[in-house]
Amino acid sequence: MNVQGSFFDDRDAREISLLNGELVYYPQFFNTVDSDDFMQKITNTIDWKQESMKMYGKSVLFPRLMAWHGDATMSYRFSGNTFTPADWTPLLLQIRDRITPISGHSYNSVLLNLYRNGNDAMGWHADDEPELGPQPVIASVNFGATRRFLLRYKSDHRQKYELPLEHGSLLIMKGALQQYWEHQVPKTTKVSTGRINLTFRFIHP
Ligand SMILES: O=C(O)CCC(=O)C(=O)O
Ligand SMILES: [Mn+2]
Repeated sequence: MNVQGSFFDDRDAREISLLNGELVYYPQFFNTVDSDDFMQKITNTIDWKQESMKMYGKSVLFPRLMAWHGDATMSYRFSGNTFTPADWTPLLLQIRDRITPISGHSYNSVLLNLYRNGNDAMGWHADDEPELGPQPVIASVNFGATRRFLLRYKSDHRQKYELPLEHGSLLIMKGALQQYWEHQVPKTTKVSTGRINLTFRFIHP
């Protein structure tokens, strides 16, 4: 496996250099008090929807709830669906403003996923839509149950990497990661509680 892990002191950030892709992981980016509060508020105040996708000509429900917020008047395609964003909420802006200086990038939208329990999941994909640009920097924030985040190299599935995404953590995906790697959050029988993931993205108009 082509992985070099290096550790440095900056808020316990862990830099993970993969072949043709980079991750930076901050395990406790938000403290437990804030994370508990954010988890509860986001779960209860977001207008969650179970969207459907077309698969082999049939309409299939996504195994999780989703929402999308961001700057007005842009649309975004994901798994064959076109989404229009709801307005930023004060809390989403607060979270965005905490991660912007750390990631060194600005974000004009956030995709939210609610995994109600271990039965909810996200399949293999890359966030490589053209509107994200060639080397998107995507900031992924996690609250609630720890779930496994798996990566595999697109052209050689034997190359893989895995990390558990913990309550209050921030994961930055950057470099050529989306071009060369896919990621997923698999189902698990070990988790019975909810998890929220927010991916902050910059969509080119
Ligand atoms: O839930 C996660 O950690 C992954 C979310 C993700 O990959 C996405 O929203 O594109
Ligand atoms: Mn993704």
